[in-house]
Amino acid sequence: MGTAKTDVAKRVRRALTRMASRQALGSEVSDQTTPDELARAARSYLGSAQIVIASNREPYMHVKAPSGIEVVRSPGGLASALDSVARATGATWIAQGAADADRLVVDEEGKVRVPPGNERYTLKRLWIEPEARELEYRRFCNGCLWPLCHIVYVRPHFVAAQWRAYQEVNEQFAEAILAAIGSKPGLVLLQDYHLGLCASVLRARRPDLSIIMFWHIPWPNREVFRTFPWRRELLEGLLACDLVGFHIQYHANNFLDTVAQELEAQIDHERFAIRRRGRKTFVRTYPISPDAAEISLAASEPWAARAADQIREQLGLGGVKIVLGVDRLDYTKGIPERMVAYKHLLETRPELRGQVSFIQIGVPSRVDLPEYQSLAATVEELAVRLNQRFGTAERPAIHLITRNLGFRDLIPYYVLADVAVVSALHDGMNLVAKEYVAAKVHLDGALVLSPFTGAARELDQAIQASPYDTEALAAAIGRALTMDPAERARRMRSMREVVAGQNIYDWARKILRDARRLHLVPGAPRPGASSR
Ligand code: ADQ
Repeated sequence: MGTAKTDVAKRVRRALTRMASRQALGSEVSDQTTPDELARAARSYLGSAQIVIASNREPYMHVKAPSGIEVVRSPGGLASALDSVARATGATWIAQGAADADRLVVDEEGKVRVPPGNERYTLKRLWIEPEARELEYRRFCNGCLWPLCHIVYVRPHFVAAQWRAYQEVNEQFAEAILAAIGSKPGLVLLQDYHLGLCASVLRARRPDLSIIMFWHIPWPNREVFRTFPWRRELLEGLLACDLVGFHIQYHANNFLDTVAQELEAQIDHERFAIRRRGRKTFVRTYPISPDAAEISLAASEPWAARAADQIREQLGLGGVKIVLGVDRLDYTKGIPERMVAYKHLLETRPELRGQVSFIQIGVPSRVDLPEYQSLAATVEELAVRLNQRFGTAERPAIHLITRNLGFRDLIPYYVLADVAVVSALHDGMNLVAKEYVAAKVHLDGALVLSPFTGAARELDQAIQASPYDTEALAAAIGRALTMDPAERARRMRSMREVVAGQNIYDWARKILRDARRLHLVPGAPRPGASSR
């Protein structure tokens, strides 16, 4: 009885917070999906089908703490959206166990019920050998597939041993998925490029399964894809899915082009589907978005303004204008390019010196790979040089913050920034651009955005500039800094209308809705089955 009351209280509190979040989005608000609505939709779309979600990263990690074992929720909206789907459908979620107490809480099959205290679904952890396979697998994902798909002049490493490790780990995932489904009909939701081969194994063993893959990063053009030694196997892996999702149409088009080039397949451009060996794979776009209402709510609360003031004081920023960059330290994000553009701006517009400060938050990433070590060193060096040339002891020209910040720590930086620069050389979507827009509740910020991000398709009121063109990027930052407030507000309002219309829960809901419409949910007639 006590628990039921607590649950009701929790639900009421959540509903009130959602209402406040929607209000914080102001006039731009539209009908965003809530976690509860997603859960209801998942239940109604998926019925009693056996759902399995698979991702490289787990939704909950168990970590050792002085007080015992603590549960940490994976950061990011994607984990929460899929968590809603998993809770609502009682799915099994299969992921790599990576945290230091992960093994201590699972049963002999690697399973643990989550979320703790309110167990709704099973998390099945896979143990991938740390020394050999995990290293090789990670290297293949991060040192080969990542640069292959992001066309940024970083050469992918094609190493056969790493490819074999990738195959093995995908097989391991597939075995775990098959075991979780047993002999029931099932729907499998695969996440991202770590699991590109999983569907081939699943399909060979269980032709009746429904399999959906979302590919979170760009898909390269066919010239680049041709260089990849195992291109046919990877394509076969994706074509073993019933539905493959990308962020934008351009990546979906590239995918169709590469299939046309590499395989004998019938491409249906009208319905955006590929038919091969009697099976059909649909290709669709689902642009991802953060939870704009939640970010807007946080940014409009008094603590966020207070925290922004504190940052201003701690960093000795006085009344200067703030330019902000927030990224994982990844060579695809165009961080050195934006720093060089900022340097060019200060060189060519001396009146801005001492009037502006740059804050770059760059969380270290993939530090075992030489390309990432070299990027981190370049960024450090550029920051030192910028400060030597344009900074003073009291007021550096750039502040480099290289630690991970939680959601609540990041918001005040968005609140503080007059300009955010997202200068990715190539990016599936780039959530930072949308997060900044969501946080600008007072319309007092301008976004400089690379046209090579997925977000640029939607945020057309950003000031777009190529990160490859230093002068153009410098001019764009200068323009953003000095833009007439009325124009700045007009552009920001328009971009807020775009992000207000979407969130991560909508994203998941659209994929599930298509699964139902395309008859992919087990029990419904399978498309293309008649021509097998
Ligand atoms: P990422 O390459 O990680 O994601 P992005 O979409 O920008 O890129 O997401 C980064 C997330 O990490 C954002 O939510 C951001 O707030 C957070 N973040 C970044 N730097 C941080 C820092 N220093 N401290 C704290 N938080 C930080 C991949 C693809 C993208 C695609 C997403 C989702 O590369 O193109 O948009 O998946 O599909």
